[in-house]
Amino acid sequence: MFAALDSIWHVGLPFAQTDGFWLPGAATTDPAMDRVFYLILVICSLLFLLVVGLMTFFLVRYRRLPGRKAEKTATQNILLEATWTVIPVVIVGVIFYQGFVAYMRMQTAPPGCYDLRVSARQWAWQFIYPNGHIDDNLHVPAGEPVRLTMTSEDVIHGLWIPALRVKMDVVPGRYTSVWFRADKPGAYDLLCTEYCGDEHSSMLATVEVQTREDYDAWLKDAANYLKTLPPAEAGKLLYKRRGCAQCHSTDGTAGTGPSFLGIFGKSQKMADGRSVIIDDNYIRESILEPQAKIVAGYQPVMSTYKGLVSDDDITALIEFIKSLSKKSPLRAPTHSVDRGEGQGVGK
Ligand code: HEC
Ligand SMILES: [Cu+2]
Repeated sequence: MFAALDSIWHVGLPFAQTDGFWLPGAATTDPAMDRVFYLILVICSLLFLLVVGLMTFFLVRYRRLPGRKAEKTATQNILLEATWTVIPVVIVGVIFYQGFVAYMRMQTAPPGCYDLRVSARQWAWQFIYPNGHIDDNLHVPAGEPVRLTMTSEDVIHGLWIPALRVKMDVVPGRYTSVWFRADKPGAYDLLCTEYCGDEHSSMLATVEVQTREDYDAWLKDAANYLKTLPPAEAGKLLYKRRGCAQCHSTDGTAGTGPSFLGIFGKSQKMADGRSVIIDDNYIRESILEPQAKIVAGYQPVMSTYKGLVSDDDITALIEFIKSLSKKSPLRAPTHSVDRGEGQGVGK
């Protein structure tokens, strides 16, 4: 009986490839999720029609009429009770079976999956590629099974890719995983589905499904962004990817750390009363030895990036911070000669 149901549902599925009334167009030809969805939808719709239909019929049939007496309600009817117990049990059994099969399928990745890592944090996604590249968006090769191994750096998030019919919680302190096979090249939405704080609604990313060649070319190029982007742009990417954005804003609002807006070239008060001019060397020191000088009014909670960022990364970050000051810095750096002076300013 289940096999028969299976084949019925299989037949109706090609329309899932285009945007439907109920589900967005699928980028995968795996029918498991759609089958469960439409099965439940059809069962619920039929039951809805049955209940509303009977209700309407009874309303009319047994309405109050002059001279009509209300009939006594039956108090016990074994046959009726058995019927309305057995039929729902069968229906729930079918739904459970279909749901369980689809769930196990989603959980059990086929051998030879292409593995990517996902790290979620308030409020951004990071996708970590086999060659170490970290990206805000998810790129995957088409037609191959891909497995995401996911964890969160703070609260619970939820990864949802409607077009690929996968959704899984992303939990701090442990790993969860999903796999899928994206068959149709294109760009699809990826959303967070666990309410995770103020900016939850902007925790979005794009899934780029590319042919194998396009994907390989993209990955090679993307990993190389420090060499291909202007330093200030590369610094902006690092600012997001290395988590600086969690504590430092670029719009002037103080967070856990001071904002980066317009600070370059300014004089900053330290907790010990000294004043320091924010220049290349000060920023470099702040990144490598954050505890050396503590900004007045802030807690010494920034930990060192020594070993985590390269010299090129630091240069890019400095150029980014510099680019957030509208005017050129008034002072030259206080210690060493700065090669890239003026670059990226006013962007
Ligand atoms: C956990 C939060 C946190 C993260 C993440 C963080 N910082 Fe900080 N940062 C702070 C705090 C707090 C201060 C102020 C206290 C101090 O000076 O150590 C600070 C100070 C600074 C300063 C000095 C700012 C000023 O106005 O004098 C710079 C520059 C800086 N951070 C750069 C960075 C960069 C670049 C990154 C990412 C690579 C980063 N920070 C990541 C919390 C953070
Ligand atoms: Cu989230």
